[in-house]
Amino acid sequence: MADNEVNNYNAENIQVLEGMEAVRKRPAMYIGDTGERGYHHLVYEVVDNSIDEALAGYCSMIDVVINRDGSLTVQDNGRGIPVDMHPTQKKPAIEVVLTVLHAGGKFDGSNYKVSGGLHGVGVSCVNALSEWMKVEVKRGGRLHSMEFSRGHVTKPLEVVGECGAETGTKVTFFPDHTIFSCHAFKWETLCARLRELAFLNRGVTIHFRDDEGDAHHEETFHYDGGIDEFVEFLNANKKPLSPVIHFEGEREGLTGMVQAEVSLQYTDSYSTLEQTYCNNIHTIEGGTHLTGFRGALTRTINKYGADNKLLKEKDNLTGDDMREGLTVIVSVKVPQPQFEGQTKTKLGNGEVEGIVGSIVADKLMTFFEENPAVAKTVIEKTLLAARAREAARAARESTRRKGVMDGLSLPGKLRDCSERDPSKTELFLVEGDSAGGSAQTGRDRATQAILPLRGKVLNVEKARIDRMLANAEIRTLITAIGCGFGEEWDISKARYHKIVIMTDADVDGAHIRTLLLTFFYRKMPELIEKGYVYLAQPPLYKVERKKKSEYVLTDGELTQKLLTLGLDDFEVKGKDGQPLDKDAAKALMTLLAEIEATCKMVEERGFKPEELVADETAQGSGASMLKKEFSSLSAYGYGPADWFGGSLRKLLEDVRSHGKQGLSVYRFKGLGEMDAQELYDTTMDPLKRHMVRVKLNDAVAADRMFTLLMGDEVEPRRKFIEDNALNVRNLDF
Ligand code: 28G
Repeated sequence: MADNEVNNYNAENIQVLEGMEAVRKRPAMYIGDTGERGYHHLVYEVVDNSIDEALAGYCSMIDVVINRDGSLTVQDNGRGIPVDMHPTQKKPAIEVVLTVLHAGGKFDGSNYKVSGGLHGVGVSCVNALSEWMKVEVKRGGRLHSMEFSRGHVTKPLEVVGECGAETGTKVTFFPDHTIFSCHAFKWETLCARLRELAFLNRGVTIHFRDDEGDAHHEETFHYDGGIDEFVEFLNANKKPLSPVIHFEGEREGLTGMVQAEVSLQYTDSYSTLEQTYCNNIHTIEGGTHLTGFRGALTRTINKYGADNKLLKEKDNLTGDDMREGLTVIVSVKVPQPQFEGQTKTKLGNGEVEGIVGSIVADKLMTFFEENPAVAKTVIEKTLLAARAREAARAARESTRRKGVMDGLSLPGKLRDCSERDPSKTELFLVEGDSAGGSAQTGRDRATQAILPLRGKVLNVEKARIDRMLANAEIRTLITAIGCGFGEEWDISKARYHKIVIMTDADVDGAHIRTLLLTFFYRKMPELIEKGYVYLAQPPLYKVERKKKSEYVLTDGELTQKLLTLGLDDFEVKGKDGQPLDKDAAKALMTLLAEIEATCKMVEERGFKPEELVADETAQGSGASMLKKEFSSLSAYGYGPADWFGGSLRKLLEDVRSHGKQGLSVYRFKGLGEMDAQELYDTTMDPLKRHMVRVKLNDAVAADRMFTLLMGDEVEPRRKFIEDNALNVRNLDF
């Protein structure tokens, strides 16, 4: 018996070791990838444990902090992970939770784990993928602590203090940088997810702070209105046509009780925003909850419209017509969710369709009957959408007969390539005729097609489909791309798998780029999802020296270049008078350039950098950045007085002007200033160019951004651009 137990114990231990090693060997299998997504996924896994504790009714507050050293802390006021001995594994339950894969327990009887990131792999995976992790638990009046490294215990469980009646769990971890290619948490990314979790789990307070960078970053998310407030947030800059309408209910499903919650509002927008969730996971590909909702909406509008003589048989509405201007959140909790689809974000549980459908249909009909004026407004909008669609179809029919839209007769402005295999071809959308001319001359005729765009592209945020198709520029685009449009859309007909937006690096160029991106995002989102859309990155500068020219992409790169050249036969001395070697001198100059940039930023915000550095208590607005930089500077023996006194500033200036000697720096004002060869070499040559693939990982942020930038409301747009420190020029994704 005793022997058996020992063997069992060893067997369990070996399993633990193998489990942790398995995660480290194939991290992508457990968390999706080891890039930016996977890195942030670690946070979601930990937070999801706290959310589960909140859903169980024991936790109301979650605190998330990005620490100064780049680690991250999550703290909750739940019951605290149990610390007593696990009956079979002969070690504390907390150790099991943190070292055994899936020990979080998806199902233990009646209670099921409903949250869980996309992969729902549990906090033990995060432990395995962390250089170190510290867990503190307040429970039973005592404060416990335990530490790990790469999934292995480095400090066994011990009691380190008392906590009175308080309970809760605190996890701090530092991701293993030998595994991840991403090395920092992004405020915006985490903000978006934490806000979303607070909307989806009404009443929970999530507090988020960034101590690493600018200490101004601090937000509290708490929504007593839950997904109703989510809809209000999404529609903040749209004109509502209805109040926010809420439905919820639960029905017995095949695997247990299914809960469904729906919140919707109509606005005067021409686009639709549907966000669906299952167990707090954003189901990007939709699934049965979405089909259930859509079906119920269509049926109810049709029935109400017919019963009240607002709709006639011949009106022939489609589901799309009925969803124009609609913003809706569907959130379901399903005990054993099945996720399907290419990215495993499509809910497959069949019975959920009927459950969501019946909850929505009953209550929406009641709402329409009690609010006939709203019902009438919605149906009128639906009819306008249907008429625009009909008009567009008729226009398409007639142009098809003339052979304009079927790809047989391509637009005259298009300079097509000879290659016919779309996986090998590229379409450049070029601003202006002169750049268009250079691009046309310089291009590789076999694989690169050029479409010059004249003037402004139509803002599709403000136009219905019929007006859009009446616009020559848009029609040309649709024909050149080849996928058709609307109901006839077919991605497999794409004539190019790279569509490259090539605009000037000025305000007009940024505007055209935003208009094109709005068009693609709203009307051809699949192009973006498939990764077919790119932004060209023409150089900002041409640097010439001794008849040799070089192109420089960014301001930062230019600074680096000047400093490297400047340090050529130039001696930099440390504070002690000893000359620094080349690498140290370069590092010092780079640091000085950073200090200069930070000081400038701080001054622009109305602060005095010198005072901030002197003030121990100064927070935010670059103060922490400056402190960090000056602490790095102290490694060279220099202090703030050397910078603010001017001697280091002079050194930086000297090195830079030495670098500029015999050098000419030219800033390009537009693509048109480059000749054909230059444009090809710097921006179009597949072997040398830099291009950015347009990604949209956050549909919520994208919708808000396009609504704001392209919509009617002037004041929120001004504020958005200001808040995000955007001058439209460096508006990027
Ligand atoms: C702060 C960062 C992440 C957590 C709890 C609370 C319990 C728990 C966590 O149990 C699974 C279930 C019971 C053995 C449950 C406490 C029941 C009673 C808990 C977290 C296995 C673990 N008392 N809070 N896990 N148990 N917060 N936050 O991780 O049977 S994890």
